[in-house]
Amino acid sequence: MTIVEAVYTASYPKVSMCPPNMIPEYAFIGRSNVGKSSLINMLCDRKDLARTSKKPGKTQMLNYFIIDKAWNIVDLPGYGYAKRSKSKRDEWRKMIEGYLQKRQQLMCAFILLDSNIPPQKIDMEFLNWLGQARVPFAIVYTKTDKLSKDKLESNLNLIRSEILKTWETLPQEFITSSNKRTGKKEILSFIGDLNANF
Ligand SMILES: Nc1nc2c(ncn2[C@@H]2O[C@H](COP(=O)(O)OP(=O)(O)O)[C@@H](O)[C@H]2O)c(=O)[nH]1
Ligand SMILES: [Mg+2]
Repeated sequence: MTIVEAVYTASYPKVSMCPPNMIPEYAFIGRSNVGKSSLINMLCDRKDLARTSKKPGKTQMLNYFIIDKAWNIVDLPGYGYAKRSKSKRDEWRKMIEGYLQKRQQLMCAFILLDSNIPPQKIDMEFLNWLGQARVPFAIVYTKTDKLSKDKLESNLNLIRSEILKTWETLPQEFITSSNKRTGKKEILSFIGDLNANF
């Protein structure tokens, strides 16, 4: 599958306000600065569809992009943003958990993990919450161009073994680099298959 047209629709503060049309939807989420905007831009072949923000975590909205008039990408606000106040974090949690639990059209939530850093507690907790809530998800390892092949593989194995402490099997994973434009074909073909089964 390729994307021809990607258009920003609007941003919504809560799931009850999101577009009611029943078309397949894919959410992208991760810690701030993980490379989410860059990944969405790569998938859509656009330079600044999802603004690669210099101020991570600034926006707390569910950001919708309609793809080829047929399916939605939702750019979710990142977590782990240190400067966020407790009340902002609670608001974030309510919005994100509400969205992930209630959105029927959600086919898969792509969880972005930085391939360069050791497993992070906040990511593992989020994966465990997704499991409990039975949200379908896949992992996207980002920025894989920054490490040598060996270093990359050993770090991915560290993360995988951390995941396997609570999961019986590893989730679907994608190895990506927005700089080198790798992983695009795999993610789009995965989405294409799910769209066909919607
Ligand atoms: N080397 C490398 N850097 C990346 C990649 N993707 C994003 N970055 C950099 O990581 C930083 C955060 O990226 P951004 O897409 O804005 O992350 P977001 O906060 O998750 O939306 C920026 O400086 C990007 O240039 C990648 O694939 N490789
Ligand atoms: Mg961003």
